[in-house]
Amino acid sequence: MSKIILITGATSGFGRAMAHKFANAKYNCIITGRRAEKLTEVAKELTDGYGIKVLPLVFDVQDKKAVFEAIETLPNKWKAIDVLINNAGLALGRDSFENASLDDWETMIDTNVKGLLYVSKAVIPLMVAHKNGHIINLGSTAAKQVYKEGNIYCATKFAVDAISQSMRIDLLPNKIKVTAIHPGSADTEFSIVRFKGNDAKATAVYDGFEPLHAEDVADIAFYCASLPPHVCINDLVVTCTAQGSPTLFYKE
Ligand code: NDP
Ligand code: 8X3
Repeated sequence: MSKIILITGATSGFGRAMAHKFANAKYNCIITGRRAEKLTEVAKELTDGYGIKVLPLVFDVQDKKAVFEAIETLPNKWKAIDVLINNAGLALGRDSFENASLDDWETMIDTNVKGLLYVSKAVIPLMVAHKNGHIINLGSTAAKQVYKEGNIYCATKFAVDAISQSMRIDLLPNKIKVTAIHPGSADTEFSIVRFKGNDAKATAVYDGFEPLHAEDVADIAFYCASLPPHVCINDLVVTCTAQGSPTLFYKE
């Protein structure tokens, strides 16, 4: 029987690449995001490319009611979710504490922390019912070390790290694996979103070195999800070879 994966934030970047990677291995995919048009595009790529079943769900992870409605009304055949990837997330702005926008901070907290909690709380009962499941949370190198003007983005990712650790402990009796993947700099739509559409600023982030690509992180997520039932990668930090710490890059 085909496995089922639910990936939040599958309209671009890591989420989209992960959907392709798992679909290629014949997982049926529940993909989510706010941009309906992009989600339809990804759904078509997956059904055309891999002949699997796809269920696109448009919702904002910040909207508690919408999250629970979407998961609670899943058709029965989609309820046995094997893998949940809590990937939807964002950084907004790169400003010092006194200048940063409170609205940006609230959006990051509501998306990266509360959104991840809503989706997890909605999906976990389905996994508990089957005594099977794997939750993969996207942290960041920013979850391990704060950097200048990273303030609340870093704080939300530190929270993802802590939440992943406690989820793993609490879910042990239910045989649910929990893995946190912490990537360094990767050339997705992340920087365009962070710098609010400023192309020059976003591109400059990756000047002089080869960052991680979405497919690299998708390969790692797939590896984590493919290990035998008795093996769980708890915490995985991955950077491109040119990155030595959240702020240290060897640029040529
Ligand atoms: P992208 O901007 O390419 O993708 C982000 C995805 O999240 C999109 O599909 C977006 O979909 C979705 N998303 C954002 N906000 C919401 C929301 N409120 N509700 C639902 N979906 C949402 O960035 P990445 O692929 O790089 O980022 C994925 C994750 O990886 C994030 O958690 C990010 O913090 C983390 N990360 C990224 C790194 C990087 O350098 N790129 C490094 C380390 C971690 P839509 O806009 O359609 O809603
Ligand atoms: C994204 C990577 O370095 O911008 O989490 O924080 S970084």
